Amino acid sequence: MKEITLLLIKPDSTAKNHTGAILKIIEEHGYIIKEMIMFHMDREFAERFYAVHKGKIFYEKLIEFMTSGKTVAAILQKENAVEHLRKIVGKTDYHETKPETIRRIYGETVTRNAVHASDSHEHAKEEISIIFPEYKY
Ligand code: 3AN
Repeated sequence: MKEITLLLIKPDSTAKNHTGAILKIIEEHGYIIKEMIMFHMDREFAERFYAVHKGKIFYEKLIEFMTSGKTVAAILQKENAVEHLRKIVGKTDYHETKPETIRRIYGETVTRNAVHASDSHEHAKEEISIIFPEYKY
C-alpha cells in the first residue's frame, strides 16, 4: 500500500549543501515528493515538534541544533514508506548504522545526524500536521 511519511533534512546537512544529494537518494529509491519546504525553526516550533523528548538528557542540545539553521521538510510517498525510509536513513547514532545509509554517509554525531524520518504512521501523521497543517490526505 502507498503510504506517506515525513523527512527532515536537518541544519547540518543544509549548511553543508547536502540537500540535493540527499533528495537524489530519496528520488532514486522511488519516492514521490508530495510537498516540500525549507524553513528556519524557532525555539517554540522545535519544542512542539520534539515535545516527546522534553526532559531527556539530550533535549537542550537537540533544540539548540534544530534552531541553528535551515531545515528542509518533505512529505514522501511510496509503498511501505515509513519502514523503508527508516531503513535507508539508518539508526539514530550514525556509527551504528550500515555503510550505505544516509546517516552514515552524511551524519557527524548522534545529534547532528543529517536527517529525520518518522518512526510510525501515527507519528508521521502528527509530524506532518505540525509542519504542513493544510495537507490533505
Ligand atoms: P530518530 O530521529 O532516530 O527517530 P529520536 O526521535 O529518538 O531518533 O530522537 C530525535 C533526535 O534526537 C535524533 N535524531 C537525534 O538528533 C537526537 N537524539 C536522540 N537520542 C540522542 C542521544 N542519545 N544523544 C543525543 N541526541 C540524541
